[in-house]
Amino acid sequence: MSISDVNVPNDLDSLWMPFTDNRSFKKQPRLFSEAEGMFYITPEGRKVLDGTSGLWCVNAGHRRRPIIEAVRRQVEKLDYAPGFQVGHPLSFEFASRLTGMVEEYSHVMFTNSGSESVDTALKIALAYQRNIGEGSRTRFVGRERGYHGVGFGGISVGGISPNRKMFGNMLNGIDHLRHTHNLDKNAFVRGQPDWGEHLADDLESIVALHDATTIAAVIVEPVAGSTGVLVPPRGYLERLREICSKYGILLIFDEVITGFGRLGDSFANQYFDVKPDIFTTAKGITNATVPMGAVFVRDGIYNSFMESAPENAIEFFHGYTYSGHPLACAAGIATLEVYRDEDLFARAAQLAPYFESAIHSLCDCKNVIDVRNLGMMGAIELEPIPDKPTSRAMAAFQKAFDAGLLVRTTGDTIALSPPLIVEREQIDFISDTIRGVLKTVH
Ligand code: PXG
Repeated sequence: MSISDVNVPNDLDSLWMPFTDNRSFKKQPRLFSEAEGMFYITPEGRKVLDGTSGLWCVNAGHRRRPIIEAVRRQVEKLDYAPGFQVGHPLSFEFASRLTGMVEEYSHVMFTNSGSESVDTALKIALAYQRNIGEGSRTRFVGRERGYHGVGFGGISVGGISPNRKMFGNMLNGIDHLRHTHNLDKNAFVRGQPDWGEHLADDLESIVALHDATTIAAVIVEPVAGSTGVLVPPRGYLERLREICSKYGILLIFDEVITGFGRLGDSFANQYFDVKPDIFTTAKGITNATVPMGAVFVRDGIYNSFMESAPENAIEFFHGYTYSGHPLACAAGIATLEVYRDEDLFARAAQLAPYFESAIHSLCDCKNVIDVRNLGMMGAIELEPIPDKPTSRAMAAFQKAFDAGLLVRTTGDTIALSPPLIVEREQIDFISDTIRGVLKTVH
């Protein structure tokens, strides 16, 4: 028997599962042992439609042959090469293909995850400010309900209290903008809401309080994913950009979810036509076949490092053993080719109105207090049961799973982000299943 034949484990106890209620899971496990295209397959052979692209990452669908073949060929040829002081061809090739996707960013640094991309971006921002003689700029500004992974940098600028409260003081000097979610003003809006641009002015207040010369960077997700698809109000990102530029504050977009086609464009910065100074990616960069992340920077940022370090000195004291791992680069290049050959980002843009109508058709279902969407991201927010927050959405999650649909829940919101290969009938299946589930969830 080979390792991949292990379908049902004998022991569920040894693994401490991430972001999971381990005790309930182990009483009633939910396992996937195979996947194909739009579907997961359970050890019992049941098909479950993937309504969430895994965790917002399998944008081209599962088990894509060109990606598998590229990884297979690469592991036969070069399993690993260091990325410090030596390199291997694929990492350079992949980097130049990535920078070829966006005009203003001609350098990327590789990481292995979204969390590492975020912490890398924050360190680049601090070091850049020093490079240009602005070393007093050490503060960061994040946003309430922002998710930027689980490193100490990411949880410090992040705005999710259970992810923060156990972990002490974290980074010093962090402020948060208010989040933009407002049910009174924006419930059931399709796409970007009209109300809320002024919330970007929170940055003006933070500048007034601390002085701009203390602030290195602002980091936001263009569309907040994990906290339930919070779509930016019209004009909001533009206004943040303006305020940052006015005060010499770097703007970082965390595009770990919005990158690689989720909104129907390569990146959210193209979709919104708002250009951050740095943006982070991961997840869809390799279609999640091999873990990887990349941080994109504007030329001026990269050049500041090249110009301020003495000749023959390392310009940036940062990097990971697996930065630019050969298997990840092979998977990444093949992934970009699948995206291109199947024109998947344009496909997402074409499907987005259909997806929007399908999920907004749930607006009259029991307990639904909001439906929102942008591109191929959607959310259905449920009224929480008094004193039992999250339990209604969790019940819906389990019932959907039993009915053959994988959704994601966050608080009392059901989040959807299907692979971009999804067919219209499968979108109907998603909305019909959720409609049925909501009838039976109390
Ligand atoms: N930034 C953003 C915007 C993310 O969404 C990370 C950073 C961290 O990435 P890594 O690769 O370190 O996990 C993320 C991750 C969910 C969910 O259900 C979202 C993420 C991860 C797991 C679950 O919303 N996003």
